[in-house]
Amino acid sequence: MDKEERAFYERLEGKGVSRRDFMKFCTFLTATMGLSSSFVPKVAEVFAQPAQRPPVIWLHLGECTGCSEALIRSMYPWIDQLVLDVLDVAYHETIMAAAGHQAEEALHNAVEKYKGKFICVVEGAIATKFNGGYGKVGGKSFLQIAKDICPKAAGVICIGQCSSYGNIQAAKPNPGGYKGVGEALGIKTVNIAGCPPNPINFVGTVVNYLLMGKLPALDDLGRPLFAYGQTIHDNCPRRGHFENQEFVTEFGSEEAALGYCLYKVGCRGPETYNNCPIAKFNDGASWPVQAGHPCIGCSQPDFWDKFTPFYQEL
Ligand code: FSX
Ligand code: SF4
Ligand code: F3S
Repeated sequence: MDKEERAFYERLEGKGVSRRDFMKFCTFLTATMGLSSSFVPKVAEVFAQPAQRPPVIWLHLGECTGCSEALIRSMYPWIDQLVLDVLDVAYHETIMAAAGHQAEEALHNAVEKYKGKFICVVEGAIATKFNGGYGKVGGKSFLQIAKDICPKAAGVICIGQCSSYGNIQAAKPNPGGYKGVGEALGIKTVNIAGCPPNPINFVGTVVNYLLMGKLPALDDLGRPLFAYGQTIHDNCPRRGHFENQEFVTEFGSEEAALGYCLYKVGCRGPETYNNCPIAKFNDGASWPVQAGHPCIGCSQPDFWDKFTPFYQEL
């Protein structure tokens, strides 16, 4: 183990994370990324000895900051440390100390310094009507901010449903003309869909980039296939209960066994692409259907307009 690696493990230990916990996390991440277990040491290396730390500028537009919260708080409590180890976050309104004019200046300086090289991570949708008047930061519309900054990035990763497809801001009647970043600017973005998205899918996308030197393969909605290649229903543990004789016996009748599946109370799992049943949330604690709530389809574009009223059979 070299000096850098040793220092990394010491830092983790300082946070109460053993090398074993870390390797467990890397195994889970590697599997989520759809890679064979032989990649685990390489994935660990990306964190322990990052060969490159791409500069990141993280924008907050029309949203609730739940995506950042999901990433830096609720998962493995030390994931923020890992993310900050592999990314060189030059600007992030939630975690930086600067505010007001100082923050504006920091953003401007970071964009100039890393022009053409930084990854722009965007949280939040963009108001497009009335010159972008429905959403501003520091007197500048989201639209103007995104137009100024996104084209100067090496790539744009939309974290969450809002930046990916507009989400609730874009739900009818959408007076501000809110749109996702790709649509508002007419550019290609990587979309980490979901409200909130699973942090592991963001981390997996970044690690894929650092490991393979390219972004992961995407579906036609810009979502990484390793995470959004199958439906919720494809991997749901509640599936098949009414087809499985053991469960039918346990529940008393085919109908009762079917009731265990949440389809009749509006589950959108059959039409929703995401890896929630496998990746789960909060360190593998649970996910909506496990907690007894139907999937509402939060990683599908326009799910507010398309899937409401919730709790009605598809
Ligand atoms: Fe949206 Fe993220 Fe939902 Fe909230 O920033 S995906 S409203 S969890 O926070 O953008
Ligand atoms: Fe499919 Fe939803 Fe039923 Fe699970 S609960 S089997 S995702 S319909
Ligand atoms: Fe969203 Fe459905 Fe997963 S509501 S969090 S995609 S189970």
